[in-house]
Amino acid sequence: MATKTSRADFEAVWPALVQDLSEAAQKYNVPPNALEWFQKSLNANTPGGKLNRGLSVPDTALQILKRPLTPEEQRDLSTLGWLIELLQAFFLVSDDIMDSSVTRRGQPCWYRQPKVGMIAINDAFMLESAIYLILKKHFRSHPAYIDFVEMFHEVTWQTELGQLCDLITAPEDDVNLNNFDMNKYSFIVIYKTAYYSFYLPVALSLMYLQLATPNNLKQSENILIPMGEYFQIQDDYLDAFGDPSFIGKIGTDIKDNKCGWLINQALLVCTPEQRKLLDENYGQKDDAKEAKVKALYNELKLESRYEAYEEKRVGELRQMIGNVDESEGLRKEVFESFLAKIYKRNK
Ligand code: GPP
Ligand code: MG
Ligand code: MG
Ligand code: MG
Repeated sequence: MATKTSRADFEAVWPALVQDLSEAAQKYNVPPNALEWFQKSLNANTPGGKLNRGLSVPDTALQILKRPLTPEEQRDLSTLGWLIELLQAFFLVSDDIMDSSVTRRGQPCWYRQPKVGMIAINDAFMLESAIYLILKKHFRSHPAYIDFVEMFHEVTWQTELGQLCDLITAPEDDVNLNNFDMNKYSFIVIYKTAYYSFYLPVALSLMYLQLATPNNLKQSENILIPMGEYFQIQDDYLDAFGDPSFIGKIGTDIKDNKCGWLINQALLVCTPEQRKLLDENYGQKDDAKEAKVKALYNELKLESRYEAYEEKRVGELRQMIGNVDESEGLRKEVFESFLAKIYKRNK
């Protein structure tokens, strides 16, 4: 039996969702050029990524049910997966403006594409609205309908809290590395990334299957939040050490004065002279200064520090997964398959 949803099966669900959303706009006789704009934004910003979050919704159900999904389950769970991809699209379009990013998924960021500019802000809001339009259309009579709605609202709120801390810890014109520490860092990444990327897919799948008991949700959270923290540490590592042509985006964390994993690790091990170099070069929109910070990251052997962190965290996660209580229908394989998707990732 297949234990993974194929990308093609998952992608096959998308065009019908674009159609549903188009109908939701046509209901108000929206002018054709606005409908076209909306469709273009949906298609440019939602598919095209790794789709890990979206695929995890049907994948989680496959691991739990241990049988192939019925066509209805396949469609519904993929639809819920696409709603996470819409949430992600809403976040990324906004995040790229806030981070002054240049590329995303190998293309110019949406706000930098011809004729888009700050219309991207409204496009981001519409990507968010799309979630609730689809939920209502497809799940209004599902017993978990209100749980789905509340879950999307809560996770959005959590992500916004994390993003707020990410942004105010990185003021553009006031570089002060004393403001960074690993506790602040953990809060930022757990809230801005782990809830929506890791906890949300499993929670939605459990709710859909009517298996979202307090014990199953709590156990999932206890494993998926540290796993999501590890995932964002990988993102921070790749921001400086990844290959932009492979990860599809150019790193901005050093120039943006971000409280990221690498700078926090550097601060823990640097000498006073190295600290001076960081104070003078971090957080400025200057290629040469960015290069000096990267050179110091190499000198401090942050790459091997990262590899050591990865092995330690993965060991801890495997231990937690080994202790999962399966008596209420949850399965260790749900978490094993998540971990397998991200372990040693380079994109
Ligand atoms: C990833 O941070 C976090 C997000 C994309 C959440 C954004 C939240 C909002 C409420 C808009 P990142 O900036 O490191 O991601 P990337 O490296 O992909 O730009
Ligand atoms: Mg960003
Ligand atoms: Mg960001
Ligand atoms: Mg990043």
